[in-house]
Order: sequence, then C-alpha cells, then structure tokens
Amino acid sequence: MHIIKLLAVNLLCLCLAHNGISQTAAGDLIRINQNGFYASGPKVAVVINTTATDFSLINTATKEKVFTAPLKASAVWEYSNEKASKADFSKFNKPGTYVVSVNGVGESYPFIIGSQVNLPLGKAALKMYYYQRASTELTEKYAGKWARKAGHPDNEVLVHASAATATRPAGTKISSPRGWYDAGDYNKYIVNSGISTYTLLSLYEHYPKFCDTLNTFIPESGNNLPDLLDEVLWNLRWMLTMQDQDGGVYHKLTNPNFDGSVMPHAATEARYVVKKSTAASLDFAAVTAQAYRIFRNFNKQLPGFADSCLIASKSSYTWSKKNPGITYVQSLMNASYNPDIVTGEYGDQGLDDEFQWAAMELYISTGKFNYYDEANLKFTMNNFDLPNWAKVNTLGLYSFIKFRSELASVEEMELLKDKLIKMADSFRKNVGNSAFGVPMGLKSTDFNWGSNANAANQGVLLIQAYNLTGDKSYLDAAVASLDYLLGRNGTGYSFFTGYGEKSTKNPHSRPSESDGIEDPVPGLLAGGPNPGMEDASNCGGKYVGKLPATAYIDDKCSYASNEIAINWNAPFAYLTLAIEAIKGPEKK
Ligand code: 9MR
Repeated sequence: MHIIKLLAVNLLCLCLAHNGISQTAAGDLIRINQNGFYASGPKVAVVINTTATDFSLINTATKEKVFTAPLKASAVWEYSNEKASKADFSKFNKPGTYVVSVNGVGESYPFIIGSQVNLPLGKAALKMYYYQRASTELTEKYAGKWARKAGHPDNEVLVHASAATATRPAGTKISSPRGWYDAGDYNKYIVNSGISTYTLLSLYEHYPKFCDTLNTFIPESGNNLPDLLDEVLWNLRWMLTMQDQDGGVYHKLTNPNFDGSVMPHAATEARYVVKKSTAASLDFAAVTAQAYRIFRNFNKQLPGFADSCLIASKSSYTWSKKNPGITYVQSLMNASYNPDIVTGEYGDQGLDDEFQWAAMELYISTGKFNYYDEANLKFTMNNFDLPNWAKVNTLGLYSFIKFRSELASVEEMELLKDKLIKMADSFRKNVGNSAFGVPMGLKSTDFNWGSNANAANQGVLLIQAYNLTGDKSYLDAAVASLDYLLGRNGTGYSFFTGYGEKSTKNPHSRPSESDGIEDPVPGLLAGGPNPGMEDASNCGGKYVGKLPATAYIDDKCSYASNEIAINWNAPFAYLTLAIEAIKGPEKK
C-alpha cells in the first residue's frame, strides 16, 4: 500500500513536472524563508506531511548536493493542522544560493546564505513610506515603474461638524497636507500614525549610527538629514497640522466613504478632519515627545522644529487630561453629525495604556516628575503586552529600557526589565516548542486582522531583550520571526512583496490595484492569515485555508488578510534593520 502510494505521488510529480509546475507543488510543502539566512545563524525549513527521513541542500549554480542531514521527528502545528518535520542546516555556512531537496517531495524555493541578507528588505520596507506619501507626485527617478501623479493635496480640508469649535466652525477649511496613506486606502489616521511613526523613530533612536548611513533613494537623499528622518518628517509635519488650537488632536483626516479602486489623483472626494479624541491626542503626545529628543540633535538643519514638537506634545497631553474619556465611536458620531463617515474607525475604549505611554515619553524627554507620577508604573506592571495600534504602553516600556541609565530615579526599573524579559522569554520558548519553530502562535489570538504585524512586533520585542541582556538566543528568536514572515508559515508565502518566488503579488492596495503594472509596489508587508475573514463576502468563497495560520488569500479583494498598512510595515522595517545594525557585515 505504502509503495503504491509513493509510486502514485511520484507519477503525479512527473505529470506536474511535465506541466512545469512540480517546483510549485514541492515548494509549497517545504516551508522556508525564501529570502535567506545569515551564514553564521540558525537555518531551518519545515517539511510538511512527509515520510522522508533526511534532506539535502543543493547549490542552484553547480547543482551539487552540498549537505545532507536527517529530518527531525515531526510534530503537528495546531494552527495549520500540518505535520511538520524540521530540516535544520544551521551547521552549513557556505555563502551561495540553494534549495532544500527532499526525496519524494522535491525542491524548495531558492534562498541565499550570506551576509547582510536582510538589508535590501529593510530598505524596501522603509521605501514603502515614500510610496505611501500623500500630496506629492512620485517621480520615475525614485519610484521607477511605479511613478504616479500627485493625489490628495489636502490643503483645503473641511472641519467636520463633530470637530467644530467657536473658532473653527463646521465647514472651516484647514490645510493638512503630506502624511502617509494609512494602508490600502487613502485616509490618514492619527492613532495608527502614532505607533507607526514611533516604531520608525525608535529604529533611529536605537541605532542612530547605522541609520545615518542608510540610503533609501528618496527625493531628499543627500540633503543634510538621514533618509529615515526625512521620511518620518513627511508624516510628522502632517501630524502637527492635526492639532486644533486648544491642543486636542483630530482623530483622522478622511473621505466620508472609502475611495474606489483608483489612483490617488483620481480620488477627489471632499476630505474632513473629524472629532478630536483622547486616544489620538495621547498617541500624538507620545510621538511628538519622542520626536523632540531626536530632532533636537538636528536643530541646525531644522531650527526650532524639535521645540515645536515638545510644545505640541505638552499641549495635547494637557488637553487629554482635561478630556480623559473622549473615545471615537463612529456609529455614535454618525447618529449626531453629518455627513456620515464610514472609513476606518481605529476606535479604542481603553485609554490607560495611551495615558501611560504619553506620560513615559514626556518624562524621558523632560525629566519632569509629574509625568513620572502620572505614568503610574507601580500598579500597572501586569498591563504590558505585545504592542499594536490599540495597545501602546509597551512602547513606553521600550523607551524606558533604552534610556535606563539616564533614568536612575525610576524605582520600578528592575520590575520593568523583568517584565520585558518575561514577555521575551515566552516568545523565545515558543521557538523551541512550536512545530514550526516560530514565536508566532504563543496565543491563538496572534492570528487576527494584521497578524503579520504581531509576528513582526514579537521580533521587535525580542530585539529589546537582546539589547538589554546581550543574550544571542533572543536575536536568533527574532530572526525566526522573520523566517515566519518570509515563508516558514502555514501558507508558504513570503508576505513581503518583491521578495521570494512565492510572495504576495496582489495586495489590497489601491495603487497596486489600479496602476496597470503587473508587479505590486515592492516592500509591502501583507496583513497575513486572519481566521476572522471579515471580507469573506467580498471575496466570494476564495479562502481555501480557513485555519488560524492558513486563512489568507493573495487576492486584491482581501482587505482582511492581504491589505498593507503603515503599522504593519514599521515593525518589519525595525526588525530587518535592527538585525542588520546588530550583525553588520559578516567577516569572511
Ligand atoms: O488594523 C485594523 C484592524 O486591527 C481592525 O480590526 C480593522 C477593522 O476595524 O481595521 C484595521 O485597520 C484598517 C483601518 O481601519 C482603515 N485602513 C486600513 C486598515 C488596515 O486594514
């Protein structure tokens, strides 16, 4: 029976090979980081549902078999319901391009072994923000075949009735240009800008020397600022325009309805700033406090800019204390004001974490004890968790850890360090425990809308633990998060456009949907598997996998699994580039 089955499989493979698709079939069964591995680091693939006992590496240039080793005993990954056998070739460290080959299965997609393997991806992840710029043309020089006309000047934005004040009544026009489009849609949301901008600024704050030399080839490249900061300024300057005269910050700048699938210049609906919210104001306060710390070192290039950030931060924090519970609930807002707004909500009912984050950043930036007291650290140690747009206080924890030597007065510093290490330990442990060898899936809730940002943020958290302890096993675990995102996952996709033979090709992103160019804009991280499948009706039965780690479709219909977003790319950019900053070029 067994032999008959094997023969049948081989026959099937031969037929597929004849049709030129055997590579794909085999590639789908050998899940591997399709970008590659550091010569000196761990290198693991997982082989699905196989009875084979060993695997080999083949050099794609010479066709030579260069390494053979046994497969590890298999285990079932509960999130994809697949039996996974690990192929560990960490010992093999010769630079080159290879495939993993398994008898009866075939060959994996190709990958490289080398030095600085994630540098191109990190730069592409940053360049994504250039492609997301509102209010500007993207020229061929910088955007290549993805050049496009300017869209959304946003210099005449209407104050929505929900945001009206005596000095800015409904219908007042304000100028609020620049900023990054949030995601596959063209709206600009402060809450989501908060965590995204912080994450990119942290990359700079944690690795300034490395970032100073990063060239992402944007129009500002070669001016007197690092490219990363030039890019962040595009969004930060927009954020600053979102502050009302009383210090509060508008929740978002948006059309009433989502645009159709058109290029930016063709999306010309009226735009509004809507109701000020406490979450937006506090996220704004945190980011502008952090920006002050970074840009005060560039006062010559940007006279007064850092100071304006700090002033803006303090006034939005003060506004939030006076208005501590103004949540953004779109249905309620639409019941009271016109026109109805139906774009992304970024609604958040729990604001303790936003208060804590803003207070922590302001304390680091000013040294003023009132912010330290208001951060209320003593009683909130259990409230830290993996960050996302709605849960932000762990970002403040990262900043405290980073500035620990300057924060001698913080009594809770040991507790904070302990908290970070405990969180990192549980993710690191999952690398050893999970059948796919990844931090992802510690909790089943890791798989939700934007799950890939959870994977990337787990990597970012592990990097903080590495920076605190110097323990290399945290760094290796962070690299495993990248392995997950680039192919060692329940779908076999590399979720990063432009990198990997089987990578996301049809992201839910209006420019990539409507530019008439086959290749998607490069450097976009797809949202990833999401068993919620909130777009199932939109995607007409196209989801094949429905399990937590397989509920993904590479189709532009899928905003719930295949959209792109600034808060998903940011931890990916941080992760790839922090790893590069730490490792540097490997010595031969
Ligand atoms: O990332 C957001 C996710 O956590 C929410 O579950 C989802 C539904 O509210 O919205 C996501 O954010 C979207 C935003 O509302 C509008 N722009 C696109 C964002 C990514 O899909």
